[in-house]
Amino acid sequence: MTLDDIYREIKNSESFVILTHENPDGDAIGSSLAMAHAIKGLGKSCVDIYLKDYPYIYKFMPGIDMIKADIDKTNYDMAIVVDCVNLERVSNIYKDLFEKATVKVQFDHHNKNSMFADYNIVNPVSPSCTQVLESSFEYLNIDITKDIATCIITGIITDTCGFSIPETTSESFEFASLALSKGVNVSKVYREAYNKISKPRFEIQKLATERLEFLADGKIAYTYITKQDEKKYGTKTGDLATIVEIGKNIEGVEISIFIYEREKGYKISVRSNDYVDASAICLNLGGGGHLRAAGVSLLTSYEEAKELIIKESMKFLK
Ligand SMILES: [Mn+2]
Repeated sequence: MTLDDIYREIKNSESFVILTHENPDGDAIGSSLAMAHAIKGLGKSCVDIYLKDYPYIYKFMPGIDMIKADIDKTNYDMAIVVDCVNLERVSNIYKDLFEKATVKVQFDHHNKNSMFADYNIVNPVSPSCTQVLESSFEYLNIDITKDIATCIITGIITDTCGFSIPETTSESFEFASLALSKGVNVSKVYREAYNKISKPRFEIQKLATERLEFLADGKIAYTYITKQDEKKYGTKTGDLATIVEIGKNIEGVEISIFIYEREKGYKISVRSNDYVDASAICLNLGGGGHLRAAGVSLLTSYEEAKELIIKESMKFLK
């Protein structure tokens, strides 16, 4: 099987580069670090992880200092990409390292992965990439140390939104138990990687909460954030990510809408709870997505964007 081939290639390689997507989340960083720890555990010393930047909340992760921004070697025996649906997700600065590597490997859990490597370990039903790594390590009899377990559980917790998405599997919970038995402080990881938010993120969430309004008898929750707001609080990429959930979690709300300003125009996030097809709403305006989570970008004025999305959403309410 492919995993045996990868294992043989790892044994035959001396230098390794690990890459993941820009704006990395807990799963991207957890997968990168877990892989680096595993390869080092096999007696390999040249293992580099490159990332321009990562959110400071992941500072607690073992081996986080292995991550560097500046390239100090251009030819690696093996390149391993983790948590990327395609190679475009990897920053342009580092793409060459992948292209130049003798052996190209990837581990991922996204649907429609483009299978861009020589060896592709992709499991679209796995809720996190770290969970794909976990089963791969298990198959290869790679010892899952406390450090590796910390990285793996971080990816599982962040990508399953704290075990709350329906894609969470029994293996996710089983691994939480295993990590605990290996001495990982799972509840601390949960707080650090999932609950903790930066001050700017808190401020922007507070503003969005204050602005939240109910429409259609409380079936629609609506809020927005402008570029100026983001500038005022100094928010970073990703800080707006969960704002749309605020409205979605309120009793009686079927559709939650969040509009935020981009360089050009507006991005609209739509979430639904029980029966509305969020992707259909967005599709009608030129966007798309999933049944309960979708989005669309509009190059209109703010007022027009708001009017369009609300009008479209109304059509889907019972
Ligand atoms: Mn992921």
